[in-house]
Amino acid sequence: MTTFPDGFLWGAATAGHQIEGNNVNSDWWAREQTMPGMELSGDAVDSYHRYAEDIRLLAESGLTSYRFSLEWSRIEPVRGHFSKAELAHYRRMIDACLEHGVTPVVTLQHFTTPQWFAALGGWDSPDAEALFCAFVEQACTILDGVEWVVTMNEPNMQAAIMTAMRHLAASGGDWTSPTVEAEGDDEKKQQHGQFLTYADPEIGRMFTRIHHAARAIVRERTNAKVGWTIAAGALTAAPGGEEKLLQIRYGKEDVYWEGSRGDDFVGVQAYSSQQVDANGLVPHPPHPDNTLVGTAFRPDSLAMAVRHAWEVSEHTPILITENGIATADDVQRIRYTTAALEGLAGTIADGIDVRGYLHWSLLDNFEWGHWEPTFGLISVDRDTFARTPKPSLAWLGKVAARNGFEATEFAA
Ligand code: IFM
Repeated sequence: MTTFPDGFLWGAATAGHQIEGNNVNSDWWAREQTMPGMELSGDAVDSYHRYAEDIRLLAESGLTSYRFSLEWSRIEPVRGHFSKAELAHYRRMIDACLEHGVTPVVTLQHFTTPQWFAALGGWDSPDAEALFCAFVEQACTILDGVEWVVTMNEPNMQAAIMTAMRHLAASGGDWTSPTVEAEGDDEKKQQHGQFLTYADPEIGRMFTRIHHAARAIVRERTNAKVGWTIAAGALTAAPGGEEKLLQIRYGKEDVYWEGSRGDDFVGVQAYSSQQVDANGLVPHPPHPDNTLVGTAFRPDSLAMAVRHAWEVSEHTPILITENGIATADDVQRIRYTTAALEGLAGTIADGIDVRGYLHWSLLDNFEWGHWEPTFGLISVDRDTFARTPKPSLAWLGKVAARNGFEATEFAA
């Protein structure tokens, strides 16, 4: 039997723009309308209205934690105008969790920003820190009883997008989804492989400053543990790629793991592993087990990421805030998660302080420009919004209820 520490959180994660629908004031909404090749978020899966059902399904499965995000562009649709009604909406979500005995993990910013913020230059604006902090102060007014707060989701992915957008603007290239690998010939794949290869470490230092300012506000005004969540690439060096690995990983990750030193926890988000050679990231070679976002089936990436985060963050406690697989095959999802959890148990046995595991995602949702990659434990009919739990939800709920599992019991 593989077991986990007492009080270990077991849950699932989502993000506002990917599930709520009609976030018409967000920068992503605007981008979807104009970027070629992007599908629209539209009504998404209408979780804005159906959150109570979503939280109930999560709780009934046996899971004990729900990570969701506040949508800044709903709360502050116009600069300086904070909507009390929208704040009350998110407070109702927190209350729905607490009523079901579910521990809410609240993300203050998950990729999207208000359009007015983007128009000022977004995170590049000299006012970015003050503007985000003003929002964080308002958010803190609804966080009573919340134990876990994430200031920002994957600032390192946001930095990689910002770096790529600067290069695209300079070269007049095409945008593709940040999380879905390009299809087609090797040259196109190679270009996409390089698309989000680099993140300027200066952007990482800017995000760290803003994160620390937000962290101070959350600490002053709430009793929550506070941290941020980082996209972990579980990168390894191909022969000859050792130096390039260090260079790429610093801007894409390590500057952020360093920035989490002194936090109450750091969120680790891992899905796959990738090699770096002397030229940069090596695109995932074609394989029948590749996921619907084109990445390799690498459940071992979770343990690799945890070990790296633990070392570079200088032993900051870890919460797995995302891990999962884009697949239409739910048996494959269970197989992947079983292996990922076995690896995670190994890191705990080695003394790493891991506090919980939140699967990505509770619901099939809008994968930033694409609907085909399904990461959910629950599928959703996008016409009726009817929810259908997949076997993986009951499976993970049972793992949660027993705080462990027999590997052979579940692996198909
Ligand atoms: O859907 C995303 C999420 O918003 C951030 N982390 C990775 C997920 C899967 O690509």
